[in-house]
Amino acid sequence: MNSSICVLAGGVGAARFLQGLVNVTEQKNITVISNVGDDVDLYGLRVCPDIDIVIYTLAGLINSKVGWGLLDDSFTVLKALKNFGYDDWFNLGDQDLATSIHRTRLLREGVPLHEVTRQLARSFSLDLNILPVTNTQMATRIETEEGALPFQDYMVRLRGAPRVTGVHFSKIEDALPAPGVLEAIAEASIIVIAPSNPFLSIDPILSISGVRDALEASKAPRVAISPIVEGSAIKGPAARMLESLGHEVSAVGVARIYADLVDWFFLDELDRDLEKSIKSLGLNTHVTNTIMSSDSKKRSLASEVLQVAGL
Ligand code: FO1
Repeated sequence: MNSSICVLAGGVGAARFLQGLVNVTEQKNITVISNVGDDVDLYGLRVCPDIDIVIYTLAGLINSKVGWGLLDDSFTVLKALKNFGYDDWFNLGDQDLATSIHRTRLLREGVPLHEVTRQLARSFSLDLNILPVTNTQMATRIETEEGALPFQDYMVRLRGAPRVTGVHFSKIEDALPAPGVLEAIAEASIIVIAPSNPFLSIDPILSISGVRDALEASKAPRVAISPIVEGSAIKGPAARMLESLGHEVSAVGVARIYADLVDWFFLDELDRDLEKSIKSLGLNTHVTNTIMSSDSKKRSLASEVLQVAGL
């Protein structure tokens, strides 16, 4: 029986973990449940950054310097759009635009996002299953002292600088899990919460009705990988958000967030001194190198995750 690996993913850290995973198991055994709270409507197009980052990364086409967009992409259309008065702070390259043009046309013809995403993955010769957590266009909104911001305005236009006082998701109440999402969780031999931002990438997934319950009901080993090492995030605002949202800024802070959802918590060797506190939360711990600075480290992290599940 094929071991089915279900990964809750969002952002660059998740994509890097998946790069390791596809090198230690067959893609057809993997189902990625992707965050869609970062999605943005630009120039009349639906852009799905977290889905595109996973697809481009696993297709070997990602601009790995920044972790998003396509390697060697040009920005001719963006420059031309600027002449019409459009903002150009969100760097959508010409080839990247093609993905969103194609996705938007299919969506306009009534193809649901999970089917559009399946077709896109196949167009990039990927065999793994990648699902948006919901087909509903929800949106992550960032609350700051200056008021609420759309996600990409916070993340890109303002470079994640504002102090975050809250995060909420619009239209979450009518956002149902996309077809296949609850089944993927229920049938998984292992469920992995990738090293993503707990608030911006994982919470939008868990907040979709039925997802958290499905995770809690699962009998499969559930593993979370800390996105925080020595009190900092490898990339992005996760550490600052832990602080501004009142959590301990450490792997322990993240473990507390996931404590009633997972059985295992992976933390970096540099945080070995935190292991006892994380164990006291009732979690099994695994201390290893979680900083995925090379392909071999990505591979070994992924294989260690599968090992704890006995796969
Ligand atoms: N992040 C940036 O910091 N600056 C950008 O100009 C930018 C452009 C961009 C284009 C397409 C895409 O799929 C992602 C892009 N990102 C950019 C990343 C994105 O804002 C976030 O990383 C994700 O939404 C969070 O995972």
